[in-house]
Amino acid sequence: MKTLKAQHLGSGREAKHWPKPTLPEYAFIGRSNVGKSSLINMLCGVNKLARVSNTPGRTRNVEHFRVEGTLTDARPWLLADLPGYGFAKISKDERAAWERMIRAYLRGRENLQCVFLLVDSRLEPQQNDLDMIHWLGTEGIPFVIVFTKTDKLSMPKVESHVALFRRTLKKTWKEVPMMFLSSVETGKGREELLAFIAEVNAGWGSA
Ligand SMILES: Nc1nc2c(ncn2[C@@H]2O[C@H](COP(=O)(O)OP(=O)(O)O)[C@@H](O)[C@H]2O)c(=O)[nH]1
Ligand SMILES: [Mg+2]
Repeated sequence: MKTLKAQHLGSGREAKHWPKPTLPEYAFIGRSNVGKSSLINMLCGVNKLARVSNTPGRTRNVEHFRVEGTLTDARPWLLADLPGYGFAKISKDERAAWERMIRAYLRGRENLQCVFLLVDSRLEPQQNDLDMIHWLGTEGIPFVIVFTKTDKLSMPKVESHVALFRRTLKKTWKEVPMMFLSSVETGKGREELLAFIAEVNAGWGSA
């Protein structure tokens, strides 16, 4: 697997902690434990870039990474690992602080090109994922959906969950976002996601 040069830039809850918005950026979001950190490591081909944890609810900051290029070109880009939602064991205050931070980040980050919303391919559509999609759609923030952990069930089951997800979104939205399938066990989705990033990066600065 080709490794991409990547480095952790920093971590923080406020704009002053985040790197200058001078490169195209992609944010990874989803329920705790859905596989955000794992997917980030898989995309970069680096084992311990983002911390993978069996204890959900660990990351509380926006973690920024700089990646040198994709599989097909050398343009650098930024990646943001956002704290997960849907973690039951947090207080109301913590949840409110989380919402404020995520919303401020997603609304205000000027170099944000696309949000990768990760959902667990084993589950039927979850309300908190649908709520997040609804919010992103209402705000007009570009996003795609990545179904994670596809190695954990048969392909027909994955496909039926994806189809159900699509039907659920179609009830509310005319257009359904792009969808990707991924597995960090098999590397599924890596090429497609990096090709997508490369394509968006190519348009950066030309608008
Ligand atoms: N089998 C399998 N396990 C995965 C996959 N992605 C993540 N995991 C596991 O799911 C757990 C949570 O992963 P993590 O990346 O920390 O999730 P995060 O909380 O969203 O950052 C870890 O035990 C990972 O090893 C996948 O594609 N396949
Ligand atoms: Mg994580």
